[in-house]
Amino acid sequence: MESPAAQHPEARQAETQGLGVGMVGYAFMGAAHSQGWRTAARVFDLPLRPAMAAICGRDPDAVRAAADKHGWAAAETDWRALIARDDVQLVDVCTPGDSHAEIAIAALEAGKHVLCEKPLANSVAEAEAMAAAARRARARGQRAMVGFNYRRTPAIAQARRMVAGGRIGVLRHVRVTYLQDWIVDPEFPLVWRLRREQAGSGALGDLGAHIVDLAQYLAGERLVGVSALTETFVRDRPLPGTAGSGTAARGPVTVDDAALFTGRLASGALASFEASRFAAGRKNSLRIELNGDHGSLAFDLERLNELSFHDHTAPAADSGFRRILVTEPDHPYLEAWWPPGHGLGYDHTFVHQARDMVAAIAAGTDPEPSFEDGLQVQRVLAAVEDSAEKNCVYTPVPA
Ligand code: SOE
Repeated sequence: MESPAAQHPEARQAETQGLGVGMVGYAFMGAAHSQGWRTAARVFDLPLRPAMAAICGRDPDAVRAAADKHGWAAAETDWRALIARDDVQLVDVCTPGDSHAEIAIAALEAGKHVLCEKPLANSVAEAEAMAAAARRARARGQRAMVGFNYRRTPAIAQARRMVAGGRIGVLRHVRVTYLQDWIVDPEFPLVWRLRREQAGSGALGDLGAHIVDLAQYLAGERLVGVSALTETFVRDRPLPGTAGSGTAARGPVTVDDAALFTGRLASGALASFEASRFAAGRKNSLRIELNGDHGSLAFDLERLNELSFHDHTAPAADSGFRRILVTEPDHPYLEAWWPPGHGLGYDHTFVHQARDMVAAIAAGTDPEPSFEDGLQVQRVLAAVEDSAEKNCVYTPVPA
């Protein structure tokens, strides 16, 4: 189904050269990833030019509209047909978690590179199968990456540089919260994110997966065990389409609304995590702080162009947290953007994600986070659920 978007420059590239991208899914994440594919080669000098070959979704009219809106050359209604296209070399999986494994494995087996939205899967077993497929594909020169986009925030990448460069010394604490409030209202409908069979888990997989990945990425080490509490505050909700009708049929919420857990990192540093969709007033509040024996670093997604840094080796009289404005050309990703002081936003993380994936494919290197990294996060999430079932019993994370 060719669309009017065939007139777009991205579409013309799809016919000629570059790296043909096919995307499955066109909701929030599909739109965000589209921004990434559309913009990456217009900002960064890429060794391969992503060409937005085709987008896929089940509803023919809706997917056609999405193709036109986001600049995809063609629309497909069957993901198998998308994978089979000769002009698609990379498949980007932006569907709910229950189809990640099937689509990603089929794409890898068909010889395609794969970018898959987080969390990698809905279970450890699925994530293991995906990581095994990625290992087999790697031997054939294919690449696979998980979409933990927040790693691509320049300030987060700068914080990682500083931790790796020893600026905070020996790590003692990581403290992370990721808070939203979109289901505080008990009459908010039972959307797919609130059903275990589709989403795998609730705030834990959706928000907790991000902060587990970020904590481990920034620390440069993995969690070895966790103690957790989870809760579902509103246990049934109106079925979608019936909300507000007065006679709404209701169904059970089968995922957690909030997850609270502590963890031990391999070095002995301690970590704490809170993921909730019930933090009234917090729309998309992701905060992280790391404390080491030489200093501390703090990040707040609502001020995403900044880092707070305390140098504990400086004389006490003039030390304290200071603001680093992460907009300099030698900060990560910023060499290609605006002059200092002109900040970036949420959507840029998807541009950087596309850039990094394309660069790894062109260089023949392994992009990060890999499917192995996604599997390990899945193991942490499973350990959190096990621990919560046992009312916070310390639960090791399998290596
Ligand atoms: C919904 O809670 C959501 O869209 C997550 O799924 C995303 O990963 C996060 O970036 C924003 O919130």
